[in-house]
Amino acid sequence: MNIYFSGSIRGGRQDAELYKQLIEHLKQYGTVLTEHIGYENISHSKTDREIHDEDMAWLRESDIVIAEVTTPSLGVGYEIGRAVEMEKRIVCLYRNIDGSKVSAMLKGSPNFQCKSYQTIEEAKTILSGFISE
Ligand code: 6IA
Repeated sequence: MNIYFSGSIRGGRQDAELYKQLIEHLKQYGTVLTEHIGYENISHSKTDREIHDEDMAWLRESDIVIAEVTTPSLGVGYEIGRAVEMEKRIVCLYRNIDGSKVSAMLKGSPNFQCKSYQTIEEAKTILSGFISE
């Protein structure tokens, strides 16, 4: 199974370590095409066009899409929209943090579920459940 993990890059890297742990958990179920989302240092060697085209190709190849949306990111929102268009199975995860708000365009979408979690263990349980559905 090919898994596309989507998480903030230019939107802010404060959750990078969390992405890494979720990606490690997902690797038991298949190939995470976007493992770099959890890297401490992301390569700057590609042009924006190359990044876009490579990511869209991976999105097309993916069987499921997992987006961590606590840190708002235009790129993550764009990927979710394109994944909906491609009729992918999608789940969005977010932490309930004071003052942080997830867009109504995600929480209100009938095309996928947005699930909140408190701990990383809870997030892993949600992901395992989604994969086994
Ligand atoms: O708007 P954002 O940058 O937060 O968008 C993040 C999303 O877009 C992620 O889910 C990625 O799939 C994709 N993305 C954005 N930038 C990159 C990238 N390098 N490499 C791969 N995927 C990306 C950016 C390097 C940058 C630090 C100069």
